[in-house]
Amino acid sequence: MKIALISTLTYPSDQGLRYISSYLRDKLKHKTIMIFLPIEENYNLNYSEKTLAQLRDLVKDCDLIGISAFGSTRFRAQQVLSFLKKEVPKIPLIWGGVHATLWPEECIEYADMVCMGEGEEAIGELVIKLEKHQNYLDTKNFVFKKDGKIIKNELRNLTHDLDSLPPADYDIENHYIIDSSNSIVKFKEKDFGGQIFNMTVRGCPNACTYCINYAWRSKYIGKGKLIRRHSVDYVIKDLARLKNKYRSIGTIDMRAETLFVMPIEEIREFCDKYKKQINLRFKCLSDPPTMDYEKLKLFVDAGLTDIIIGIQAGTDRINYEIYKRFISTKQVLKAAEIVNKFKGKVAVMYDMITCNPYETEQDLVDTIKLMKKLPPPFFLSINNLVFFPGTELEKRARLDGIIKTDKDTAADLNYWDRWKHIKLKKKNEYLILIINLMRGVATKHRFGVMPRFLLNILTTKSLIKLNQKYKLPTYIAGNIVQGFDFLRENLAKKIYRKILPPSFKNWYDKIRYRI
Ligand code: B12
Ligand code: SF4
Repeated sequence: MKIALISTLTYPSDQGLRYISSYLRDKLKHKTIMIFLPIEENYNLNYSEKTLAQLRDLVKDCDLIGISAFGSTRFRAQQVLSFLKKEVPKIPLIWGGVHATLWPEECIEYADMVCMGEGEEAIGELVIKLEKHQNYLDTKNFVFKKDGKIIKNELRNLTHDLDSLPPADYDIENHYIIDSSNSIVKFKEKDFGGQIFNMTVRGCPNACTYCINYAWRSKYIGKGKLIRRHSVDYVIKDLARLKNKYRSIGTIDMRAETLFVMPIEEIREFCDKYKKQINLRFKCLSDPPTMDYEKLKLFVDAGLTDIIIGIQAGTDRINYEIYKRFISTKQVLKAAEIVNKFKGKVAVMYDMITCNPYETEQDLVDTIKLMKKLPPPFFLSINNLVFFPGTELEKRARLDGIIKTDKDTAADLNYWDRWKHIKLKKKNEYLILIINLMRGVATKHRFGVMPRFLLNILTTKSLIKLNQKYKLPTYIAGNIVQGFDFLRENLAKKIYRKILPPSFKNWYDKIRYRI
């Protein structure tokens, strides 16, 4: 069979779809083509007619078409599927990925089949049945529509042995990507932007209510261990092959939810082999409870230069009661102390979530206090809450009357359009804008563009009270911020992504969280 796999994500990263491709190609010996369609992060933007026509020409001789989307890019997936349904009606269309897992009932309206959860073995079984013209309507993980009725099958067990899966497909010979003129062209090495993603570990020890992992955990009860790891040799062999094949790769981005769930002995083995055989800088993610001095030391010695740690809410109340994220501010401060011991060697980014209608004025004041306690230097990344459709928190917010229409979820907003998020939530605008303005490098003297002394003045009780009551100054400042965000998204980001060479991106990536 010839199978086309289309990604709607805004980066040509898409580990999940790459794993699907290599499973079909290497294990089942089918031909796959991958088509990456990353356009802007303005999620209201759809693909042009020219792009769709080229897409049709690329896939028209395929036997099966699969597409992947996040909640935010689901409108683009819907557009592609509706178009292909009209243009190539005989080719079955499958929708898979995080959004399809969270909301299969919506997705089946646009596709012939929806794949929920982990996809490799599921699509493998489906393809075998399709090839042999067997009944496929009982294939686990899949949702089908037959005679107007929806058939939703149960989930199969999680793949226990990750090494039984071929490594993610990074062989660009049969890959395509959209270029700056909206044409679909052959994927070139430069499109990696100098870095390659890797998922050494699948699954997360936490289950936050705004995240896919909450749904993942509840759907997969009794179906296998959630946290699974590739063996060290599997990862090293794959990375070594990619390093030799693509000389412009300067960074490995380890995107496991927390790399620190690996046992120390395995980390020792990994770091030893990584230094000898790969020797490229790498980045990873962690959460406060799994942060550990010995493990971090090994990683830093092996080339770790950047780490992202999720703090999310600045108070235990929001983390525990709203996010069901049982990580205390005490644990956060302890992790921060450990990381700070490596300052100068590893840049740390703390991920925070704000703009949450469940936050009170006091929660926000306490969040600012916590951020002031974190030992500098660090990079503060401020994210405004999106209620991704189908997540636990989205369901709760609908029941609580916070989400009245789909627009209220903010899933169609550009992640970085800060003022639009704040205006949409219409609560605590003053304090949330201040937190958003703290984004950037934090030193002893400043938070991003804001000097610490100014922050102290702006967060005095009287100024907070005044500005929470009289909103005009906040709205004026917010509109100025929106102007800057517009320029960054529409000018700076475009130049960075589409024009600058991988060598510049590698260099900038090294310094961006430090300046
Ligand atoms: C790594 C990662 C990233 C990386 C790379 C993304 C990638 N896909 O390669 C980067 C840094 C680029 C990234 C960016 C963002 N991310 Co992210 N990211 C993740 C993370 C931690 C892991 C994804 C992953 O690789 N999983 C492992 C692979 C193997 O699993 P998978 O992708 O789910 O794929 C499997 C199945 O879903 C299925 N499948 C997938 N596609 C298809 C297609 C077909 C046809 C079939 C049959 C099956 C199938 O089979 C795959 C293999 O088993 C997830 C959390 C998570 N656990 O998924 C968040 C997550 C996907 N990210 C999320 C978000 C919000 C973002 C950002 C918007 C955040 C931001 N501030 O920018 C951006 C947006 C990027 C964009 N729009 O393109 C959300 C999405 C929420 C939602 N409901 O849509 C998630 C789920 C985390 C969360 N909060 O819940 N992310
Ligand atoms: S710690 Fe991060 S990846 Fe894990 S469940 Fe929470 S938000 Fe999701």
